[in-house]
Amino acid sequence: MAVVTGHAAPGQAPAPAPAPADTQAQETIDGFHLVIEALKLNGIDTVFGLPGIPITDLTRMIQGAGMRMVAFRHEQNAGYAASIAGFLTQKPGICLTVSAPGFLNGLTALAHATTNCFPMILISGSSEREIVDLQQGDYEEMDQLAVAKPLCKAAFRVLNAEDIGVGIARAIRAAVSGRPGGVYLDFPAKLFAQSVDAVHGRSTLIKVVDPAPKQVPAPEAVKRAVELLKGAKKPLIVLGKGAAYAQCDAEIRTLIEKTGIPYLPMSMAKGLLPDTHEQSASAARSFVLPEADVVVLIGARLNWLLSHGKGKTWGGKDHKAWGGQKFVQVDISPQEADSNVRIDAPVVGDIGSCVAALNAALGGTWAKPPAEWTGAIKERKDKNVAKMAETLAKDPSPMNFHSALNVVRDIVKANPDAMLVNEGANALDFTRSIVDMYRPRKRIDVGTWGIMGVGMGYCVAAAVTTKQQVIAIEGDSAFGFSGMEVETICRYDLPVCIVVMNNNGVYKGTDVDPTGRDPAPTVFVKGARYDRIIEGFGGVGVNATTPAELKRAMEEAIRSRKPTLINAVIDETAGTESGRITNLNPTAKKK
Ligand SMILES: Cc1ncc(C[n+]2csc(CCOP(=O)(O)OP(=O)(O)O)c2C)c(N)n1
Ligand SMILES: [Mg+2]
Repeated sequence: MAVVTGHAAPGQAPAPAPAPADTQAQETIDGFHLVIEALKLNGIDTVFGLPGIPITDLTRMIQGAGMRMVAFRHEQNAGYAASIAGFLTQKPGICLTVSAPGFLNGLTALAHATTNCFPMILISGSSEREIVDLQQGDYEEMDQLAVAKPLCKAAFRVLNAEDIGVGIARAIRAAVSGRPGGVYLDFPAKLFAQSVDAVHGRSTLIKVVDPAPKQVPAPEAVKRAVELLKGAKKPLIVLGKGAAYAQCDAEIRTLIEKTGIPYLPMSMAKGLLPDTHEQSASAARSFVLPEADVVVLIGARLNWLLSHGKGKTWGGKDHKAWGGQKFVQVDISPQEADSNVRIDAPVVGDIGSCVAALNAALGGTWAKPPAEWTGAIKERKDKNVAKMAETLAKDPSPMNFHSALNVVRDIVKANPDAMLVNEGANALDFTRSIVDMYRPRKRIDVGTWGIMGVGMGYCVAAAVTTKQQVIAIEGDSAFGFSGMEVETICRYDLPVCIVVMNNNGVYKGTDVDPTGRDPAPTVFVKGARYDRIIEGFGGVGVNATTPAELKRAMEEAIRSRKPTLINAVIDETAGTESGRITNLNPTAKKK
């Protein structure tokens, strides 16, 4: 039960119901406690945030109420933590910030959540409405609701304590139903101090029933998709992070194994089936995309990450040309179909219901894809895997991405339940292709935007929500965006092992200022010792210059579960500009 609070702040509470003359002082509840009770009522047990006016007491009371209050050093990182907690748990991740600057610091993460379809609620305190609206210069004045609106799925403001229940219920529904996304909830300072009759106040709280209702696909849509698939000679399934989010892993495995169709996992769908699965076509990606005739997209959008479903990647004649594939698209949003190319068979519904319906419609016997198709894929795969094995076996000095990631690959194989956080350019692309994943939702990375800065926020959220060991493979530039949260990791004593792939810069460490005056914009201090940062907070720092040293340090981190940062010294010439997406770089094109 919430602590019973004192009386309403003068002039702020709505008029309480008149108490019978013979009762003593009426029991009241304030806005702070109504917020906490509303969150708890809806199964929310963790808040990521950063205290200050007007939410300092709220952070204390959240902790006092037995919830986990994880306090960060910068709101952006708390926001990224909330966003990925939403992805991992299917419950909205909560980020709590102060007004204007704190709110703005949380906003990138809110937009990131919306873009990636992660359920998240950014709750920010805000200043006095009547002063803000007259622009009279209040402390941290900003019309936050207006600023947040274009960046999220929904935005709400609550002015009366009796509306807190509705506000939180609406935010939860908006965040998790249909296509999930970011929601903004504006709580002006005055709201927290309002007091209402406790019984009445609690009666306004809403426990949301069925927050993400199943959306079952139309039988004719399922039939259309199955008919299309039946005629395919070179079918392919693409699994997106929407498929991972849906937590219908068994249904997806059944679809893939029953049909025998080769599949490609997008980055965060790796591990839905083990990457070592014989039907995985990852190692033959550039062969299967242009060759496939019918492609089933499951929770994967045809955005830039899939070259918009057209162009040379898909066998088209030029960068806009359709490659001739027919598409089945399984997605929760009816608006997703035809976003880039024609979708011949949209199947609209939640991924679990859709895949279950497809499985049911396949019938008892299903002819596996022609052996010419699966055989050709296997041939390409075997060749590429052998080539990769050769590269991985080399032991150059200094280490390169391959020799370092060969260690990480073995460590992840031995610890398949560990969470893998990954960001950078080369540090990202090489990890994605070299490190196999074995279980669903273990790999979390830069997502739709290829955003830098998610690293430490993701580490904290992964450790707090899953309780598993976390391994973060970070570019040295990428790490810098959230590096101060190493203190947070140490403070909460989280089992996080950070490996900074230190190649002295963004992409490479070799650029120079042509005028000779300054360091080049892409390079950092040479020979930097990131491991020493964590030592300042009581964590374990290791400088690793060989694969053997890296292996020993990672094994020890996992054994001890101590916060650890390994500075992995990588050849500064080893990377390429923008990693695998050099083609998107206008400067590089001009060269
Ligand atoms: C918020 C944000 N700012 C800037 C970028 C541009 N960017 C892409 S990758 C990258 C850093 C790459 O360097 P590093 O993390 O060291 O990886 P490396 O290629 O050196 O392994 C940057 C700055 C981005 N993606 N996101
Ligand atoms: Mg780098």
